Amino acid sequence: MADVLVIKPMLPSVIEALEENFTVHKLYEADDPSAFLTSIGSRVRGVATSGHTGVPPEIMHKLPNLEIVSSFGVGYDAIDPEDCRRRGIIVTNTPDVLTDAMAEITLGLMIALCRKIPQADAYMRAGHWTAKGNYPLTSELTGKTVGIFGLGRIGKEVARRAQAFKMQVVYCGRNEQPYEPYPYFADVVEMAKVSDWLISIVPGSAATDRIIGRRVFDALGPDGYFVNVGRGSTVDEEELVKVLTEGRIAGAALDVFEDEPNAPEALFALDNVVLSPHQGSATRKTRWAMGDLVVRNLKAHFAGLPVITPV
Ligand code: A2R
Repeated sequence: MADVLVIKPMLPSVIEALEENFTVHKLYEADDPSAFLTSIGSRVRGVATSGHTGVPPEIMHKLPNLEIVSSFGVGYDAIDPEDCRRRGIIVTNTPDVLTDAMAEITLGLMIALCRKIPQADAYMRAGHWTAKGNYPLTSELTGKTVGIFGLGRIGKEVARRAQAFKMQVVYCGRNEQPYEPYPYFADVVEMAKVSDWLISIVPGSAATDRIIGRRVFDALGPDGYFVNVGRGSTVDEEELVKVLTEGRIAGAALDVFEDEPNAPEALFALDNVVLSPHQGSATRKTRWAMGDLVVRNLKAHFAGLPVITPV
């Protein structure tokens, strides 16, 4: 059985399946991780990790015989695939299996934000409905234009669901996708100008770092809503807090933050914000499927087969 290193705790279903198929080394259980790596590092041929944790350099350089990094999640911000390629290490992630759950939470956040579902719930629980009367009127999605920044696997499923809600879809990305039916914008600021809603679902990378900032929010305007289900790093959070506080955009729904699990505290006091603790893919079904794919990629590789979902 091949030796596989697990860097941080993973779902019990993943650990069980790994233990059935490999000799598993749990770095997170070691009292002295450095000494542990020195003793077993040269035997390790596979790593199971997450896109957030990756394989930090101090661990990587103790794994001279590493062949594959199997990462949990579609984003792999903490892994440099080019560097791995140069070292002859295969990297895999878990795309597709989380696409529906991600699209579901995106539409859920949009409805929660414009219909003020969390606030109305709190209003009723506080007894205000009987004491003060009806909750103030809200806005709706129907007929609005949604600009999708990153029309990838998840973006396309968001587009499909937005159309079911009778919204117009436009999109922005590095490349026009001529077989997609939606109008294309090469520039996110230009797209924001025509959008009532801007959804960010691009990966975190040097190219997308804080790409959504003042110019985008100004283009979105005081009636525009912003939703981030991609990566916190894509947004200038300081500017976001500012435009929300000053009412320069109508509201924001955020599932991702730059410094998770921390979020700018100023957001907690704002009424025009819906917050979600990075739970886009966090359903039992989807997380199980993601974990299963982590294991299946390792099994395929060590059986001499092509991996299922290479990065
Ligand atoms: O640019 P394109 O045509 O390759 O479109 C990709 C777009 N994208 C970007 N758009 C603008 N500027 C960039 N620098 C840039 N980099 C990438 O994001 C593509 O349409 C989309 C990503 O789609 P997929 O690779 O299919 O990823 P998926 O499964 O939709 O997940 C997106 C992200 C993950 O990377 C995590 O950060 C998060 O959702 O969970």
